[in-house]
Amino acid sequence: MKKIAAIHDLSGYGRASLTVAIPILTHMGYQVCPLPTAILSAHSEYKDFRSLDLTDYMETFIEHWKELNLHFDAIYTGYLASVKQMGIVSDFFDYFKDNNNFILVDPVLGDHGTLYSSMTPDMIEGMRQLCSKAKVITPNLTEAAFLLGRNPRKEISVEEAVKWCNQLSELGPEHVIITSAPGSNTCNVATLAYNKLDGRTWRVLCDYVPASYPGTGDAFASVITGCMLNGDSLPEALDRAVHFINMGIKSTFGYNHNPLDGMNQEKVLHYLNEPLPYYKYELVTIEN
Ligand code: PXL
Repeated sequence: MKKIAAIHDLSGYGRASLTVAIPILTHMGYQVCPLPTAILSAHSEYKDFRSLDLTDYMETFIEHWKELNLHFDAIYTGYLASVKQMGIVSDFFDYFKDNNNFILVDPVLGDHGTLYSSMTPDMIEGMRQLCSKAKVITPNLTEAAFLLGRNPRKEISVEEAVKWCNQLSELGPEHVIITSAPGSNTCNVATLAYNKLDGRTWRVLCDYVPASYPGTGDAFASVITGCMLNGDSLPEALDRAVHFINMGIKSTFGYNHNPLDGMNQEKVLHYLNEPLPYYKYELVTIEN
């Protein structure tokens, strides 16, 4: 069975990080091996959350994994709790990366134009370093801006968002996927994916829903990880991940629950193993 090292926090309440990644990747048929970075009472968008930083324990856990001589088919990282932790993860990449596996970095830093409360500016640089070692990165538009040292404006053109994908690939990754990118009009949003190997950029448009659920970025990156491991092409992976998030959001939006609790992914996990009803991906061509 294919194994995935999943380096994220464990948030007790609110669907995010490991509580999102484990069910998705398990449902897709992979063995998930969690390396927790922190334990939180609830994810950090809840007021007064409590957090236990596991930086000092990660090294000894990793030491044990080295003694066990483990091999992972994918290494998938998300929320990290400190700059020191980013250094530990970077060393983890160096040790466990080989010719047969890949690294996906979801550079969890912020959303909606701002950094998450637990993130500091030096963590942006740490995340940049990790992105340089990844094959795939999945920032949202806010994170893309921070990684590029830009102002995280909401109003950017499609052309500019495509340019950001290209610029982020210069950090190192082969595939750059930007979520919450501008759509073709105000009624939809785009997810963009740039493949540095062939210079093509793909886009999947999706209806805009006036709701925001934390943890959807984690769900998205988890599906991409699973699809890549399955040998899907970049636009196929993009299509499946967008479809899954779209169904998850629609299965949640009709209820009156606290949006911070995240999307009801439990209701839509079965879509992960069903053929896609349609392909929505399109090639993006930008006139010079
Ligand atoms: O969904 C990203 C994420 C992951 N982990 C923690 C978070 C968040 C976003 O708020 O707080 C702890």
